[in-house]
Amino acid sequence: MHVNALQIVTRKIEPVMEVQTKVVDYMTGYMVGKGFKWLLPVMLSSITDPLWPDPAAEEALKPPEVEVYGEKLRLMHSMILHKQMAVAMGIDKLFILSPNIRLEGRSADDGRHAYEFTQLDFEMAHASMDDAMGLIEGLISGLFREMRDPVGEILGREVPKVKAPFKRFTLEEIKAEFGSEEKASEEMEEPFWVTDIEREFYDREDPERPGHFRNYDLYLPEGYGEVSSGGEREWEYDVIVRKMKKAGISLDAFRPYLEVARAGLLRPSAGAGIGVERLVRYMVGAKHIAEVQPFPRIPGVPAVI
Ligand code: ASN
Repeated sequence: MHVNALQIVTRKIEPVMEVQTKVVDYMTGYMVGKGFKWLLPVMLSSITDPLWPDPAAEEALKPPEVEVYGEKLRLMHSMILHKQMAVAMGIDKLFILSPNIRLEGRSADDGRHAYEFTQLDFEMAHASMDDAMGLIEGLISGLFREMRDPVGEILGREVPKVKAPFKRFTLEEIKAEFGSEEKASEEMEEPFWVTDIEREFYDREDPERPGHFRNYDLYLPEGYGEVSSGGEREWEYDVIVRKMKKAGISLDAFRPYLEVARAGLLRPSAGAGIGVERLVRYMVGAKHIAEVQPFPRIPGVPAVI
C-alpha cells in the first residue's frame, strides 16, 4: 500500500484528523460527563491480555518484549488486566485511551486491523452487561448524532441516524441467520450486538448457564465490522485459575494478577474497549484503516515511519 515516506506524507489526511478530533473529544467528554476517571495508559508491563487462544500457541500474537532494568516487560495487547486492578484500587469507573500492539500476520489485513491502534477502554465496578451495553449505546448514538453535520460539511458523507437500543444476537443466532458476524455487518443498516462468545478467561461465564458467556461485541453496519468488545469479568481466584488452566495458559506468566486475585481483591466489574481508528474509519467512510492512520500500521507490513 503506502510504500515510501513521501507517499505517506503527501496523503490528504488533515480532514480525517479533523473528524478524529471531534470523535475523541465527544467520547472522552461523554465518559467524563458520566463520572469516569481518566487514567493514563501503561505501555509496558510484566502482564498483558493473553488474547485468545493462548499466545504461546500463536507465535504471531506473542506480545513483543523489551528488557527493562534486567527484567522482560511486554508491550500491551490491551489494558484489561490493569483495568481490573484499577477497579481493585477503588477506582469504580475508569477509562483510558490505551495504545495497543498486536502483531498479527499479513492474513489479518482486512482493512479493519492495524497492528498498533488505540482503544477507549473503560471498566466499571459492580456493573452488569446491560449497564455497559447501555453506556456504549448512549455514546454511539450520541456520537452519530453529533457527527452528522460536521462529517457532512467536511467530507460530504452522510452519517446514518441510529436508534438505541441496538439489536442483540447471540453468536449462535448470528451464525444461523447470516453465516458469520462479517456477513451480518454487511447486511445490517444499524449497529448491532453479538453476545455470548467463548473467549479469554477474564470474560465471565454465566454461573447459571455454564458454557454461556456474559460478554458482547458491537458491530458497525455497511461491512465495517466489529468496533467494540467487552464483558462482565471473572473476579474469583478459583474460577480464574480453572479457566486459565483450561486455556493452557501459564499461571506463572500472570503471577502479579493472580496474587491480587488470590488475596480476594478483584471485584466484579464490566467494561469494554472501543476501537478509535475503527470508529473514525467508519465516520469518514474509509476503505482501509491505514487511511485514517497518519502513520499506517498494516498487519504483516513493517512501518515505514
Ligand atoms: N478492551 C477489551 C475489553 O475490555 C479487551 C481487549 O481489547 N482484548 O474486554
